[in-house]
Formats: sequence, structure tokens, C-alpha cells
Amino acid sequence: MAAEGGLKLLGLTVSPFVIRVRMALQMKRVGYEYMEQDLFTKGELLLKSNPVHMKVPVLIHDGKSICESLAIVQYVDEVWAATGTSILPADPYDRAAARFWAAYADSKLLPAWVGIMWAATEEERAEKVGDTLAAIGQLEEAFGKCSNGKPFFAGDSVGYLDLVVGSQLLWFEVLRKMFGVVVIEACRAPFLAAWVKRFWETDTAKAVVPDVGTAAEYLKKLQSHRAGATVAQLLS
Ligand SMILES: N[C@@H](CCC(=O)N[C@@H](CS)C(=O)NCC(=O)O)C(=O)O
Repeated sequence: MAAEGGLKLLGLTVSPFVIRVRMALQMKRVGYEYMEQDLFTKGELLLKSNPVHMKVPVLIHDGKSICESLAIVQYVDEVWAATGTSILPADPYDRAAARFWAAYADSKLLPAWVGIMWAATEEERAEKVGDTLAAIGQLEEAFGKCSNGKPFFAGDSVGYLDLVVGSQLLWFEVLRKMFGVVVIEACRAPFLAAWVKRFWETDTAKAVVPDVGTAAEYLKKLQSHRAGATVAQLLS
């Protein structure tokens, strides 16, 4: 895909927030210049483009910055509405439901599994595992309602909620590999377990998601820089 004039994405390969944006751009078949950021020493362009949060992803389009992954995915869907696959559902109720569950996935599921990685004690880790599984339980029910018996949250193909939850799956593999925690198991979440297999097989996931080793290496790097870091800086 040739890069659209002036379209740049500031990112971090293993970041779930960046992965979902790259998947959205891939679904739209939009080319862009990808600029990997060193979040240990943030560059001028990142600081200037996202002065409020100083985080990736940032999409720069026609010289304007768009920040926050969910806002970027929605922006990509609207600007390139005529190309590729639609990301947000067309029906207003379905769109509201997808946004509701996306917000849930980022505000409840994500901090819970991040907490597993940074727990100071086994008790704390067990508590975070419990929180993660509770959130997965909610999303299992949501899958039933949103998918209407179809293969993806969005129906026949990948959509908004698939990207938001799917962008976190890489880190579930890290949790399995490094902490022995299985986040999505067929016995507890059969819909989601089947969805995960389908999701990994999509061109969208294959084109964008790095291998688990890359994410595990990044986590080790973070662990060695961790002193004093907050949860918000987990993947920074
Ligand atoms: N809510 C933001 C979260 C973005 C975020 O936390 N990005 C991390 C990388 S995974 C980051 O840039 N961290 C740098 C920092 O916290 O200083 C979004 O959805 O884009």
C-alpha cells in the first residue's frame, strides 16, 4: 500500500492501542508512514503531536494530529468511509453497543490484565486474575448479544469491537507464556475461545500483530526500567 500523502502513525509495535489503529488502517487499505517511537526517550514529534498525554498512537493527517486509539479508529472509519470494510456498525443501536463494550474492554479488562503483570504479591496477582476473568465473562455475554450467532463481534467480519478486544490478544499470549495465566479458555468462555481462533486467522491480525516473543522481550525491557513506573506506563 502506498502511503497516503502526509499520513503518519507514531506508534509502538507491541502496544494494543497502536495495533488496533494499524488494523483499522489495514482494513481500509490505507497506506501510511509508520514511525516507531522510543517511549523511554520521547521524541520532539510525539511531544508536539500529543502534548496532553504524550502517548502513542498518534495519527498525523494533513498536518493535524489525532490522539487516543478509539478516536483514531473512528476517524479512520469516517475519513475512508468509501474504501475497504466498514469498521463501526451502520445501525445506531449496534454502534452504541459496540462503543459501550469497547469502553468496557479498555476500562475494565485492560487494567485488570496489566495488573497481573505488575502485581507485587501472589495475592494481588490472584485478585487481578479474578478481575480479568470477570471482565472476560462479561465480554463472553456481550459476544453472544453483539454477534447474533455470527463469527465476529461485528457479525460476518471483523469490526470495531473485534479490533478493540483483538488488539489485546497478543498480551494474553504473553500472560500465558510468562505467567502461566490463561485468559480465554473454552471451558469458561466458549464463544470467545472460538472467536480468538478465527481472529488470528484474519488478514487483519496477520498483517499487524507482532509475534509473542517481541512482546515478551518488550515486557522484560520494561521490567528492568520499571522502578517507580505507574500502571499507565506499563507499555510505555
Ligand atoms: N488511552 C490511550 C492509551 C495510550 C497508551 O497508554 N499508550 C502507551 C503505549 S501502550 C504510551 O504511549 N505510554 C507512554 C506513557 O505513558 O508515557 C489510547 O487509547 O490511545
